Amino acid sequence: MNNARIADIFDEIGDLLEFQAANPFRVRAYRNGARVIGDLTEPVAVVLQDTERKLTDLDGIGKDLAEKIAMLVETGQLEQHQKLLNEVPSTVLAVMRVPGLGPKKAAALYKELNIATLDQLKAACEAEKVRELKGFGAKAEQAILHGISIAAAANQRIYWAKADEVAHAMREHLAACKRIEKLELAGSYRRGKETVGDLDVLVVSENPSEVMEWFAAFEDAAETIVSGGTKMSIRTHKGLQIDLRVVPAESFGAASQYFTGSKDHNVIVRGLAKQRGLKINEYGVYRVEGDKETYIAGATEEDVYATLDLPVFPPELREARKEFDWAEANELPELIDVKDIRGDLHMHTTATDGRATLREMTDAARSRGLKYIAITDHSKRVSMAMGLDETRVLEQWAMIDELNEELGKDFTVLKGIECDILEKGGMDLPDDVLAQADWVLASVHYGQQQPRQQITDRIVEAIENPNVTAIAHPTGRLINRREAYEIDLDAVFAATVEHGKLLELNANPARLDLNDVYCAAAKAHGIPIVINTDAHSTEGLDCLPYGVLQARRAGLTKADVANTRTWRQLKQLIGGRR
Ligand code: DGT
Ligand code: CA
Ligand code: CA
Ligand code: ZN
Repeated sequence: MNNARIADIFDEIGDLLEFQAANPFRVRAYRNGARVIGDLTEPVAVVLQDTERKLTDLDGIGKDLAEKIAMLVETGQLEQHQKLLNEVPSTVLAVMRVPGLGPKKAAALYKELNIATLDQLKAACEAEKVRELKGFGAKAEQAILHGISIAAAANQRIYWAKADEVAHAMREHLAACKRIEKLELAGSYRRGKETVGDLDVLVVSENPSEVMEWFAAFEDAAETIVSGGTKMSIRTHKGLQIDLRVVPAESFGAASQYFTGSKDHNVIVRGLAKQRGLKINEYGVYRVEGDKETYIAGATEEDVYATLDLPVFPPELREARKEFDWAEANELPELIDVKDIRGDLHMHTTATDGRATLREMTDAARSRGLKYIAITDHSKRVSMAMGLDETRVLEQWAMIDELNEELGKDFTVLKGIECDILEKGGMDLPDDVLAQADWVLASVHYGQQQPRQQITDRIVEAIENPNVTAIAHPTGRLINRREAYEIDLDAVFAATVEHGKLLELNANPARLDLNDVYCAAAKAHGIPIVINTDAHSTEGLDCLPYGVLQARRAGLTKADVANTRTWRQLKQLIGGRR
């Protein structure tokens, strides 16, 4: 049992206990435990096997939790967890997970209105019964209805980063199966889509039944959904479906191409094949003469595309957007790679809501091979995060000056700020302060529900401010949780071009904001994109690949992304812009 699964079980116990109005200290102990295990960089199983170490040495893990972890690792189950699951209907868990609810509110709904399912919750909101309850109100009722519709969609699609964890575990699991000759993870996962509906695993083997048996023994498998011939589908504990297909070697390329999709991309591929008297399916490419079909290719994707005089498209581009035009003109972009990124220009420290200090973030960024970073803590308006006022930000910048002296030439820490764009318009910090920064991000945190014109004006005004370098997470969407602001992006693009500013692609898996389509549009306007992690901890710096993947889907090259430059080059780029 891996760390993530243990953390999930502890979180779920915390939820269930809180729902039952258990002692808050007990609830908090499980939540802390979940966080500690979830953040651990090595498997707890390794710690358990090490005779010189104890789980209780970890902060937040007492004797009781340590025993439970050991039990989970050994048996895969926990009696207390099962007992709680028996006591609380599983449909109530779904109610708790509606954005904006949670165990406490779910408990109130259950107790007062007997609501135990999403359907009952929806009906009660529509009948305006929920607003009668203490602590809810009409606004909350609307938010719940919205949350239910989002949750219904979200239940089926997970963040790419989450799918990637399962994909890695599956790869590792299958690597130990001697009957497997080749392996590919296809589908939306391979295309790097921001959310993934299910995983599609493709293997070459001459022993499908043995491979399927091995596949079903995946440690995270909760159930087998279907099984037959050369196909099988399982579901993980978290509900992610994984499809397996076993193909012969001569079909591997054709199957990889077919199951990578996208469907729309494949429709075009099949059409082009038809024009040439060819037929393409998941088994291969066939020449069609009368009613005779002759296999001509299929072992590799390269062979398959070559029958149509097409290059092997990077999977991220296979969305039936521009890729065929680019191929025809021989202008397929050379997509940006994560290794091209030299700096990360959005991150937080313990001065506001980050979990690591300035020094720790600096060291962590250096050890990840970056050459420069910008420290961009929140400004004072973001009071929940203890945002910085004029005095505190100047103090931080003085510390950064000292740090840079010490670091010398190999690494640069930029004096930055994530300055709030106020609800009424204008920046949260005075211009004479912002003018002293190396790098100013402007972003919206409040008044996100404002009408289109108002919120657009606020952002455009920030772009016009000579001290602002870039707009962070420009549309404010949170995938599966919150819609984008109602903004006029064309107006934002136009202002960005006019004032020579930059737009961020925030690499946090829940944000990925700007999205792929908007990044492509920004590129068409000639707007440089900056890919930032918005890290709130040292581990947060590891989000960079998700942002790069999104940039690749947008067709961005190294040149399109501002932070592939050296700090000196970047300074020139923004020099004329500030
Ligand atoms: P997902 O799982 O919803 O995130 O998206 P995909 O793209 O992974 O879709 P999925 O898992 O249903 O199928 C994987 C690929 O298989 C898909 O991208 C294209 C191919 N495929 C599946 N069904 C069809 C179909 O009916 N026609 C065609 N042409 N291709 C299909
Ligand atoms: Ca899929
Ligand atoms: Ca599938
Ligand atoms: Zn931020």
